[in-house]
Amino acid sequence: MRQRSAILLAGACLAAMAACGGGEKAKAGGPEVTAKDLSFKPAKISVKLGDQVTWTFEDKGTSHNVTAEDGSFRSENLAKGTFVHPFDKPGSFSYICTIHPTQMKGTVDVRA
Ligand SMILES: [Cu+2]
Repeated sequence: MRQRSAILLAGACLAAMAACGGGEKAKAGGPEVTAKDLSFKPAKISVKLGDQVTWTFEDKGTSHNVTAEDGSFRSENLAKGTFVHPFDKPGSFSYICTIHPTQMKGTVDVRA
């Protein structure tokens, strides 16, 4: 029964792309960073003031997080899914994954 429900749900998503995929599609075009293979890709991005950055977690079996070195933003530990943070102050914001602090570092440069 459980499997059948999942198939029905998948069917419903296909039938209503706007409902299931709309959120991600709406963010398309915004800056994106992928957490994968124990790294952030790209490790350094430049965005415009007011942009929302979307981090997508794609490391199978390994959770990561996004933690600003100045404490201004922090995600949960995530093995999949996304974390979105809007940048409304100009500057250079360094962040790490606190689970893998030596391998996983990134920077968001916010231009006014
Ligand atoms: Cu990590």
